[in-house]
Amino acid sequence: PAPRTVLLTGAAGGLGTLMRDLLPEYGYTLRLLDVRPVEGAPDAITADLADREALREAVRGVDAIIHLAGISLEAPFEKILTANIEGTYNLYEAAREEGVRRIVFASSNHAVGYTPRPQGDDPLIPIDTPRRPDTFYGLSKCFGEDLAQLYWDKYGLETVSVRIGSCFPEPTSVRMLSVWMSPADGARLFHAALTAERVGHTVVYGSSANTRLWWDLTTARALGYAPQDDSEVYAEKLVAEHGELDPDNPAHACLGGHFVNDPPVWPY
Ligand code: NAI
Ligand code: 15L
Repeated sequence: PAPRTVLLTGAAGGLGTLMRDLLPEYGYTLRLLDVRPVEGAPDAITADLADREALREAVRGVDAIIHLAGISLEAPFEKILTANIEGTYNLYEAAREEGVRRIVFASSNHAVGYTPRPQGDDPLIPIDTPRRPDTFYGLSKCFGEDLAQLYWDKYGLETVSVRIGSCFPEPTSVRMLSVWMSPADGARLFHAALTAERVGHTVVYGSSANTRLWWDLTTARALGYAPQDDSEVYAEKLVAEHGELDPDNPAHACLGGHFVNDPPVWPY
């Protein structure tokens, strides 16, 4: 049966807020969790991913989990270790113990962020391109993907790892013309990841059908995802403002963009 009750971790964050609005239209009942209070949702569970007891209670009885909680930019390694590495492990353990069947894991393009971006007629970046994390943050997403594979092979707990590009209401940079995922396409992709049959552990890139797309959406489409949006409608304005990407600028050369230079300064 299709999942109906879904735990959304990181519900107070940017993507969580967008998905709280969009996913109920697909018929899901969302249970919300975040370490911060979730605005307008008094029933949300306020819990840290470090709190194993709270996680176990939070996952009890849900059909699936969308795991967005964690540090979403570069940060000192110790912070990434606690929130993203140990936190994701704690959530998977809770899911295994409570018999949850499927997790949609918010991985990131930064798991492969040092991969040179395609230029000219270069082929799209395949999903099995070698991992090249651009940050401790990206490294934690590599860990999450491997953890997901382990829990599938060992315990039969399914995951779709979504290497999200940039999911914001609008693209705000020229790089984002290539990696943008509209919120509506994000909801389409999460819905496909929740409902596709037998996903095992599937890794997909998450973005819209952008004219300037850098990576291959084949594995996402195989889940039933049919993106409807294209960032190109924003291209004229963004290129006029910032110019085209400069092949000689290291921050423009790789999939991860400026993350290749970002210092670990997350304000937590
Ligand atoms: P965000 O930083 O706005 O939201 C993350 C949420 O996780 C926050 O509300 C925060 O309070 C919560 N959180 C952090 N540590 C926690 C902990 N220890 N326990 C419980 N909750 C905790 O990030 P955003 O943009 O909403 O991203 C959501 C997820 O998607 C993140 O995992 C991020 O790495 C991933 N992602 C997002 C992309 C995007 O374009 N928005 C792109 C690629 C990946
Ligand atoms: C991410 O992984 C971040 O969480 C998000 O805030 C964006 O910076 C995005 O990648 C991106 O690459 O633009």
